[in-house]
Amino acid sequence: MGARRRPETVRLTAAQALIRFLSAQHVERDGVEHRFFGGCSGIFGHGNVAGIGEALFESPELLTYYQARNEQAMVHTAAGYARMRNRLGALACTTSIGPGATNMVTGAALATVNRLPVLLLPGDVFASRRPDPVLQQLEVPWRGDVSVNDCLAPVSRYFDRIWRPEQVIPAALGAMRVLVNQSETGAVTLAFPQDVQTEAYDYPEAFFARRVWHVPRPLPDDTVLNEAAAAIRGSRRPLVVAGGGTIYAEATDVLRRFCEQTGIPVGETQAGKGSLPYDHPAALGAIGVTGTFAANRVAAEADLVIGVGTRWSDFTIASKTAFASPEVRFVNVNVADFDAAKHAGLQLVGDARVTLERLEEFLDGYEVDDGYREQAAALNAEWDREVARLYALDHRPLPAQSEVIGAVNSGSEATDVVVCAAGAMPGDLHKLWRTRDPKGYHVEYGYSCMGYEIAGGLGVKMAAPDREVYVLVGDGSYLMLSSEIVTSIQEGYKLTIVLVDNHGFNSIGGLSRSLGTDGFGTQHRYRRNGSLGLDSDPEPPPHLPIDLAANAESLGAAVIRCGTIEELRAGLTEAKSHESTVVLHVEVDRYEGVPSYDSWWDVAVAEVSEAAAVRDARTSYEVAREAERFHV
Ligand SMILES: Cc1ncc(C[n+]2csc(CCOP(=O)(O)OP(=O)(O)O)c2C)c(N)n1
Ligand SMILES: [Mg+2]
Repeated sequence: MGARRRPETVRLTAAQALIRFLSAQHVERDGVEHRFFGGCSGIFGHGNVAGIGEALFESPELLTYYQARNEQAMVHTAAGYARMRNRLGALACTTSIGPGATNMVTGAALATVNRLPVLLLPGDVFASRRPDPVLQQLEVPWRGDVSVNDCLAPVSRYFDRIWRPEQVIPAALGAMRVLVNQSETGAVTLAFPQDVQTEAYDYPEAFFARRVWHVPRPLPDDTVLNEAAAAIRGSRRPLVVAGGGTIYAEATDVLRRFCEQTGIPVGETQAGKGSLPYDHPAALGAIGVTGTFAANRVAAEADLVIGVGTRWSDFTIASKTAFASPEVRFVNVNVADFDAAKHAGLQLVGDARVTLERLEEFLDGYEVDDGYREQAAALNAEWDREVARLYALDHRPLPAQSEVIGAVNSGSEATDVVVCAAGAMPGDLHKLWRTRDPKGYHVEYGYSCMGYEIAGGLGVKMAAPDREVYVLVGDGSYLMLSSEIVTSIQEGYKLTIVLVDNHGFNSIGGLSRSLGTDGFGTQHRYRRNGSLGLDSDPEPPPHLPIDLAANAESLGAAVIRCGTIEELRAGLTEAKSHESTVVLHVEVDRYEGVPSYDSWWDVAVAEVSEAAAVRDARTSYEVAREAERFHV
């Protein structure tokens, strides 16, 4: 008997092994290979400084380390990066134990809700339990194997805890499987006890070999494609609703051809905006609660809805009131069967690009009637006149937010990117932004997380350094999380941040007024006589002395204070000549909002109240709710 050959091994700490493995991962789609990890962001503490920190320090050529300022922000940056890379790239995020780790929970939820790959590596308490309770350890009297990192499990698509150094191998492979899987992807968490990070093991060399993960383009089978084609042929008013999956699958050219060939018009979700250029005759623009009258009118009469890569959020479907025709049916093209099955749809489980291509073949010779095609083109033109009107309101003394959007849109190039997430701005952008490039619109509205804007914008810029990135951020979101301005300056990733100041939470203020609670708790005002001020106060308390422009300046950004839209236009031109992050501060009139168009959103109103305005709102609510339905 010959001697058994032992595999080549290399002795590394568990942290060194993980970093080495991550640096060797690649993805390939359509024959094009990309390195998967663009780096590792982190904030060090005792839970990772000597483990993962040492590994990154020792071998900086493996993964570039980015020094974040806040762990939540760091995960937002990773999500922005992954979205801009169409989910074919990701960042790893390392934290200490305890607060550093739990700060990532919000970012993880955002990534998972938006189906974006991020790899989270929170440090964890000692596996040995010797020093328990270590600084920041949560002790649970009835269970010894709990740590705060368990909070990350429900918001992750894959969770593991690396109890032993050799366990890096299955944990890392399991993490990659989920990260690159287009239907499963989201936050992936590998909790990493601080002692295990530093322990050595003889890892097989093969584990570190260059590895290429193929990203397939799955197709539904012909039976169901046939059925879908028959449903489309049998419909009179079909409508495509394009979601984020259209863009991630790089299906926008095929969608365009599909619409031109069939004449089927397209409404866009927040994540799907940019699927068609705004001036395409089949483009009805935004659909749903924050939709255009063009899309919402067509939706109301649609008899067949073809969802492409959409998760059908309440905003898209106007809380199940958008599609009012009693006979409306759904065909859902989605890489995830979970989403394809929604609204009792016919499930075309597959990649958006190849599925639309195949569907085109099945629909050979089919076209909607001319009248329907012409109606869409007329609505497109009519809507654009509404956009032009709102861009040029010339509201005084303070401009309207719609004018700010107009100034940024006309002052930017087609391939530049606008980034936003929460407040009144996302809805206004959804309606009004003239998108000219599939990657030009980046509004995070799956989680609509205040604080995503600047941090997410940094991720966008890291993924696409050749594009200018315009971050539109409200004063509320800015106050919540603006720390990554510092990181953008450190790394030379320039952001052009338009800080839209209306002294408070305008969006929620408007919602509050409409529901009878008078803007309660939504303005930045002093407390006077026990009150923080209501919208109807004839003499409200003074505004708080917040100077966000000075704040941005103190973080190292170049700041341009813009008193008027003309100054904003000039400022945007000036900002182009800056090498580093610029903040343009502009105040807007909080009461000059963009209307909503033929839509409704279900926000529950108190059933009993002392306030007459609330009782009125409840009465209207009960009437409106009548239209809300299940699609079965
Ligand atoms: C983290 C987080 N907390 C709370 C909310 C609820 N919320 C949505 S918009 C908003 C106010 C945002 O204020 P600002 O950024 O100034 O934008 P504006 O509403 O004034 O347009 C709030 C509190 C949220 N979306 N995210
Ligand atoms: Mg505000």
